[in-house]
Amino acid sequence: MSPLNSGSMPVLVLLLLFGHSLAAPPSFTVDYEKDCFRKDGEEFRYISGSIHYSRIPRVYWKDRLLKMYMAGLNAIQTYIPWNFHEPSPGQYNFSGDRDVEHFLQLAQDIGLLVILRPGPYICAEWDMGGLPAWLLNKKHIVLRSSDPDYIAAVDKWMGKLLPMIKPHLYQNGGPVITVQVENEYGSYFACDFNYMRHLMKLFRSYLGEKAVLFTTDGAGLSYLKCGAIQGLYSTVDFGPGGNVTAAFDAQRHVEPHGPLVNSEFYAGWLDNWGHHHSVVSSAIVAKSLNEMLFLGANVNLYMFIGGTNFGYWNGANAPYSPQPTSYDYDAPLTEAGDLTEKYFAIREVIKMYRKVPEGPIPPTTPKYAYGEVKLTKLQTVSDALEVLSLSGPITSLYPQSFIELNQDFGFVLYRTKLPVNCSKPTPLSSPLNGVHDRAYVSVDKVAVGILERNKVITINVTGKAGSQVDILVENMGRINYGRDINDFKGLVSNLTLGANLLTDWTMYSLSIDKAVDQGLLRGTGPTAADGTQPASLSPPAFYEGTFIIPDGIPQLPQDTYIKLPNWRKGQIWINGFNIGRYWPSRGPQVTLFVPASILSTAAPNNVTVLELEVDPCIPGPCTVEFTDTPILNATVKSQHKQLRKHFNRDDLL
Ligand code: 6DJ
Repeated sequence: MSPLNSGSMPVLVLLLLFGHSLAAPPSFTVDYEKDCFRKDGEEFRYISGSIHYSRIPRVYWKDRLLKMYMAGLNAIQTYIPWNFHEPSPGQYNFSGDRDVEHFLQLAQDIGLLVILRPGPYICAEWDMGGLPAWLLNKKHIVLRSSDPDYIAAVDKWMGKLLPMIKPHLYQNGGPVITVQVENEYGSYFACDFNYMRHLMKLFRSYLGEKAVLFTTDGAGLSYLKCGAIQGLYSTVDFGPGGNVTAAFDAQRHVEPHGPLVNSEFYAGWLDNWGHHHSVVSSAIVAKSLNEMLFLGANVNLYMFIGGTNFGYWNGANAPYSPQPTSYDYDAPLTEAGDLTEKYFAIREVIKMYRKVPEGPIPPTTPKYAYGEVKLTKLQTVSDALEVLSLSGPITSLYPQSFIELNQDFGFVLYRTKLPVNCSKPTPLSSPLNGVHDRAYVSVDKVAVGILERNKVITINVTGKAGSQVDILVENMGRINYGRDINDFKGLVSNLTLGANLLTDWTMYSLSIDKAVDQGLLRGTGPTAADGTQPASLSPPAFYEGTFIIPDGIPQLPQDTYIKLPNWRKGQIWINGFNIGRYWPSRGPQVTLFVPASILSTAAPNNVTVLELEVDPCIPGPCTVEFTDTPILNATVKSQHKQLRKHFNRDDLL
């Protein structure tokens, strides 16, 4: 019974007197009559931008959010990558850079609402689309479906995550206005409505009846067919340059009433190694944004700031084509959070529709060129197994995959012997294209070649019977989109040598990050080959050096970029923090972003590099360089795609 009907005079009087303090609780709803969202009963439209906390160091969250707020956005959108928080079954990490609750709180403090996308699958050019690799322990698991093994893991994860999220919902006093269930499910082959219904019930049971739950799919009926489901509000995603009305017509087909929503309006686009850097023009972004806002649509700009795939977090497209370390995305804020001309173009458009906050926009953070740092060679990977392989080797007749070896990311060393004399060059092959993803092969410690998934499945080797064959296999990032997301790593099928099958493997799972962090790698002194001709190939090895932040310059340390001119491909750590992969010989990314937060003024800064292909110290100079200017668009030799003005969805099909 309502207090007004109770006939109780004191309550009525109280209500009249203190009506304001008895205001209705916060609410966020879909209005199917007026085709809009309602916030606290008022018509509401969001203009939002994507930011992934997992791609930005925690100390910079506030700066980036503030810049987004100052652009005129009233909301942000973020994913919660499952594999970022549950590294092994039942072990959770929500601290430091993984403290998603702190991120939500910061957004709210700044005055931004939040559109939350907890997956379980997120795509996002993130390893395996955010699904933990350990799901592949069940070899035949059907991911993103009603497969009982998959559902059991999802239920457990959501049972942990969603109760944490609940207090942050708008109706509970938090910033989260809407929550997405799954992601572009209509693009996935499984088309399992029972799975989607299961997720819907799961989300409802933890978040309550009032939470606004939604789905996102490509703006075409073929995508919406398996993505839209009764009970979840259907939204679409599409980029600039196309027909906005036609795109929203697709949404209207499944959602005849309610707000128009473009959940991912592509203000930029992703990169892949060996392709040109993607560029999307500001003019075209501004034009389409204006068209959508004019229609009264809700828009989320994907990405507003892309950030960095630190460590091993990048994903890959299929056929196998991994994404680089930078997730700059040609977004309005650069990878390093810098303001761009696109930022201001977007702000101008937003200004036509809502008042943008006044006051100073946080400036672009200064960068510093610390200059060249000389490195010296440490051990090769093969010589450092004692400190790299803490669990010791495992032997088996046929090679085992990373997952079988209990290794999710990084590198595994596979060792066997040449079964026969190969006095003439003999083909070492992966007939089933089972090198996932790149293998650095040496015979008796001499580098002989590189096998690469989909690209190089045979190399020639020579050597005597019994010679030691070391194959360091690199996981370059799991496929994050399409039917091939069950992306097993390592040697996932047998290798042959001429007519022989290679057997009797000794396999070393490598804990390289731990060894680097704990300073366990040792120097070998000057190499015998110093001063000789540059070798075209060299066995994978570690290199190390230090640099000091100069005294007397105020506001140091500052952000910087590391550049490796004579180096080919590998991984970099600074003070034990895994900066990511470098591969300037493939491009388009040449420099890697180094946030100031990992640098020290109190002690020399350690730079450790694992170079996989060459020895840059022969003949030298064996240096890396810290510069103040990023290079993400170095021309690549490949004939792949031409520079795009705007992306085409078919690019990834
Ligand atoms: O939701 C996806 C994003 O996380 C949508 N999308 C973006 C991000 O991955 S590629 C870039 C993509 N979807 C694939 C669509 C291809 C038809």
